[in-house]
Amino acid sequence: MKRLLVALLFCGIVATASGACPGGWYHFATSCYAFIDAEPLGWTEAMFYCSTLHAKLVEIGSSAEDNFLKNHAWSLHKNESYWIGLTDALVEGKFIWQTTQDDAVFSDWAPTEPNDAGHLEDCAALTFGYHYQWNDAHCSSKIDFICEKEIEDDISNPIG
Ligand SMILES: [Ca+2]
Ligand SMILES: [Ca+2]
Repeated sequence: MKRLLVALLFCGIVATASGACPGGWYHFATSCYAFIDAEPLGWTEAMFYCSTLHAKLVEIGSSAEDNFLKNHAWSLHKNESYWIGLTDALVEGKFIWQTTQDDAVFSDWAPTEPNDAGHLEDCAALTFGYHYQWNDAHCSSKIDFICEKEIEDDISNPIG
């Protein structure tokens, strides 16, 4: 039943895609964002899940984008944390965005984070317990996550 609901959700997203963001996605600047809470996943699984939606785990480049995501997380009233596309799995202590491999120029770590607790924390999350500031956590922890994709052009009304 759960799989069916997920399938129906995907159909809904595709069917309503036009101009701005697909149904269930939220618009900010040049991107669309989906807060995925149907099935908490580990960081790598979450990354692949986003790719099936032609998206990526969210990569946060500014305080404005960060604040948009935090405000939206609060508005959901779910007391959940959300994976973002930031990891130091390749080089400990060097956090990079997954798709660009760029250093996190902007960051919003909670005080005392990232702490690589137990030498086992390589994946970053907007963390409810830190008022949605960032924490590094065990990549295998199953939590909710945020997918991001570029806003879609409205092909029915081309301009130039
Ligand atoms: Ca680490
Ligand atoms: Ca940590």
